[in-house]
Amino acid sequence: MIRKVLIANRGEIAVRIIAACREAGLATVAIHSEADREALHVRLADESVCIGPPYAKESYLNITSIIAAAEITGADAVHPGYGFLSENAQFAEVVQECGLTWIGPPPGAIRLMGDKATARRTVAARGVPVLPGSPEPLQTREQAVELAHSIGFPVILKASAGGGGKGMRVAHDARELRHAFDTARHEAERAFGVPDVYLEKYLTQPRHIEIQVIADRFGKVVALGERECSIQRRHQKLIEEAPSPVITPELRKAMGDAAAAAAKAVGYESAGTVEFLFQDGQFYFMEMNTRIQVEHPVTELVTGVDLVLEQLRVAQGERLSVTRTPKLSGHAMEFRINAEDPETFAPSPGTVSFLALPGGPGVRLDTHLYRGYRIPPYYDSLIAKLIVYGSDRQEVLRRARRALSMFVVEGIKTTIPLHLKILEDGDFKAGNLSTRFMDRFLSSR
Ligand code: MV4
Repeated sequence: MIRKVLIANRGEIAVRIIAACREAGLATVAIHSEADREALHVRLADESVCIGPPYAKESYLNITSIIAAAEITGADAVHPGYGFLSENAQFAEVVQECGLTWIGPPPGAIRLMGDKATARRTVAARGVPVLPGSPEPLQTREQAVELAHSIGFPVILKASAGGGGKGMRVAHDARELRHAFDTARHEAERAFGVPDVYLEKYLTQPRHIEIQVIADRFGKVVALGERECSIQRRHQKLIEEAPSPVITPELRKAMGDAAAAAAKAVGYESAGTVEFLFQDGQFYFMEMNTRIQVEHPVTELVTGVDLVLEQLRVAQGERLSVTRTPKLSGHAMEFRINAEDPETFAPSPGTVSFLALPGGPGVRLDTHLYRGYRIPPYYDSLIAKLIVYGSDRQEVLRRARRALSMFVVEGIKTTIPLHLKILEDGDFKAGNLSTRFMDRFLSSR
């Protein structure tokens, strides 16, 4: 049994994990950098350990220091949150080798899904739809050109070791593809140390729709419906919602079955997300995220399942508390609020001099902000997630306008005004979304 959980993260997700631990009756250990001494997760945890200097490389990514903190405090489990070391298979292995419980998927599943070409091949072998493309990384330019001619342009090259949009190149003809092949390999080598790239048919106007799954070590995998995540800028999501305005019960069932098959193919355990591209009524596997995600609250609100509590249960060898896909109820939308200039997206660290938080019917706020908090410049700029719930999408939009307009943060710039403008957009209001939405929205300002 777990008694004390070390949270290998910071910010709002560290606070969210402390909340689940407290509900489960587990003690908590916060780790923090020198820049995070005054952080809320440090204040709220039962104990805390400073693990190093401000730069993440020397603190939140420092495996040796984190393991030492677990040993010093007698923690018996580690929750990695998202980002940082959450999808580092080696960290998961070290945690387990030190006799600690890893609150996450098996290292082997992390490693396999981390190699995007292998992930694609593995799930395709279990009948999960993938776009036409290369099962193995491509060895030569001419191999790429030949394949592209057989599946038809446009095509996209993706780094096998990549994900989240890094090292991608689109080509509309053979000449572009030859050039893209060299630059994509070069970029992949530089970013990930591995030059391997694979090729897929390119979809021009897809939606990004993902399925939340949760799995226990008895081989039970439950799909918890979809999240529509098409509102993104530079591969950073801004708004997510559930259910998707375009997913029918039949599609939800088919996507849930496909996501569960993908999870089973790698012996998955814990919470995970299977990402799909969706266009013209068809869905295609894109990649699997082997972590709890930023947008998990959207699913919690429409399913009633506490995903972090489920992670704690299954990590202790217990069975899932949900045994089948629940009926989705109502509608939820998450607005990611960043400490950034809403026009230029330049980071805006600094001290929060005044703070008024929204509440009321249908509002959940996941945040580590407090009045007087100094937002450090070293980490990502997410400062709050406003998650709005209602009986249908229209009610959520009304509640979102109300809650965003009653959210006052002074001393720094935030993206709250940007969200209020998106809420006025005709396509957004109508649910006409695609991964192209933000390009169009920003260029028409
Ligand atoms: C694609 C695609 C179109 N066709 N693959 C972006 C992140 C990475 N995981 C894969 N991505 C894409 N893959 C094919 N075959 C378009 C994207 C894409 C995208 C996907 C989801 C959300 C936003 C996006 C923005 C640009 C491109």
